[in-house]
Amino acid sequence: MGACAGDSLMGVRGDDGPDWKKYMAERALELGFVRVGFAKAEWGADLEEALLRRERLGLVTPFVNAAPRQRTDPREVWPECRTVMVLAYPFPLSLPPRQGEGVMARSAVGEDYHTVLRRKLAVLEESLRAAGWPGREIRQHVDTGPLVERFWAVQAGVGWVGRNQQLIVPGVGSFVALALLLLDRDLPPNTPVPGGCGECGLCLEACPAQILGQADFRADRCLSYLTQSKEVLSAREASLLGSRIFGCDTCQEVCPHNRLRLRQEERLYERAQTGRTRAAGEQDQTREAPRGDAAEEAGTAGSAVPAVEAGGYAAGGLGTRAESVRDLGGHLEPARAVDAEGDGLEDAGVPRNSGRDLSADGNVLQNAGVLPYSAEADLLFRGVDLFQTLVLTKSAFREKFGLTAAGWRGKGILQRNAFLALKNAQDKRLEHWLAERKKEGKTKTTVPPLIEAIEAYEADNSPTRGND
Ligand code: B12
Ligand code: SF4
Ligand code: SF4
Repeated sequence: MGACAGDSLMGVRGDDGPDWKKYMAERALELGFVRVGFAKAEWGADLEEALLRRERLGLVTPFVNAAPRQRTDPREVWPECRTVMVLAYPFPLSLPPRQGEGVMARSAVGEDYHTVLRRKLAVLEESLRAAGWPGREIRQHVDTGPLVERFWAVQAGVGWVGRNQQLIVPGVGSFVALALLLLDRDLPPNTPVPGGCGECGLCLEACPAQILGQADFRADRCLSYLTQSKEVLSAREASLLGSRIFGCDTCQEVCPHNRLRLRQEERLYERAQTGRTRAAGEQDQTREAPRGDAAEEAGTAGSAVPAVEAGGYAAGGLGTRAESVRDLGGHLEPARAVDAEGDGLEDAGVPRNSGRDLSADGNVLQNAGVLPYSAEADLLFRGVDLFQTLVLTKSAFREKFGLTAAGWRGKGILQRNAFLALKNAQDKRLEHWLAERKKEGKTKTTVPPLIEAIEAYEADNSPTRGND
């Protein structure tokens, strides 16, 4: 570790100013982060070896292009860096998709988490400056930078990595986004936290792509990747996508460490329904029924069905539609940690979180009790209408997805996924759309090249990928 101004480690109240770690952690918690930790900015040689192996095996997705050395050493990214502060921020609570809807992952609903985190990190930085932080510069790293964030999160004691590959924050779960702050001052590092999956293998069973539990994670077969990849999918991959429009949450939804969070979502759903009932009165307790075969099978096509019945969890999920909680007439309190007895969390080996918790070394703080929504907030939905997504216009795309994390690959990919989801559901709206297109001639209906590529592939009937 190189020398820096005030060479000794900071962090103890005294001449160096406040206890910086405590100060930063407290500010971060006020901003809604659930856990923070600190790691020494030094080369992760073993991680580099693991990345090189992935390169040799051809397992690196095109979403990552920095060299392994740069991905594993913060000083390669910024030579002045001495400490990596790692912060975990929970994805907002959201309501489940209805039957027949397309499914968005939790990381893709609401305001893009990159924007949210950068804004919060800027506030944190300002607060540090105001308190007299002696560093010259602070750099943010949110997802798109070269560093392997989960590795730093483990080093900093923010969580541990589960069999589903996710960073699991003790007492909080894995539905969190990670952010790094690169600091040019030494601070006492935290140590990795104990954790582990034990005998559990729920995600291994649940993963539709069956890629978990193997020596090397096949990111190119992960459905999250496939929803974002513009390559032509094989018939098997296309069918595995099911109704996913962006991302995949399946291996996290079955994880016992996320039970608390999922319970909070259920409560939100129940309260939203109660609020809706109160606001709308007896006659208006309905939402428009989902269309398509699933609805027909349920005998509900074309009629209004009670919202609670029309809801229900589908695999994966995120949402983009927003309705005000106030419009629903219900008062939603900020979510609190579920603490009713007999909820089975401890039986499942999940540590109970007491809310605010200073760890034994006094440095890693966490705040699992409050998730980021309030009575004033908008409700977020993970379901999207498949047909509307298929025929998305540029302006509708900008309005619905432009500010979410699902927008970065453009509208064509969402349309392609909606096309596949309608096909997978054998939804009659797709048949009708295809027939209309044929009648009009292809030129009259604008079809994204990604859908044309599927049609060409099917016409060809020659698999371009070798995993069928
Ligand atoms: C590329 C990428 C993807 C790709 C490939 C993912 C992959 N597993 O390789 C795809 C598109 C598939 C993807 C999907 C998702 N992603 Co992504 N992704 C990234 C990105 C940009 C790089 C990941 C990467 O470097 N992969 C290479 C492997 C080797 O690294 P890794 O899996 O991230 O981390 C491993 C090492 O750290 C290792 N490890 C830990 N300690 C140690 C110690 C040693 C010595 C060694 C050798 C290894 C080691 O354990 C980890 C798991 O194997 C990161 C952001 C970033 N800059 O890091 C986000 C990131 C990992 N993704 C994230 C999210 C939320 C997702 C999804 C959940 C989104 C969704 N709902 O669909 C899925 C989950 C899929 C899955 N099961 O992993 C979050 C993870 C949050 C969390 N709680 O873990 C991140 C951190 C983004 C963020 N800033 O929040 N993602
Ligand atoms: S995100 Fe989906 S496809 Fe990828 S590992 Fe998890 S369950 Fe499997
Ligand atoms: S589902 Fe079970 S095996 Fe998978 S990450 Fe969670 S605890 Fe581990």
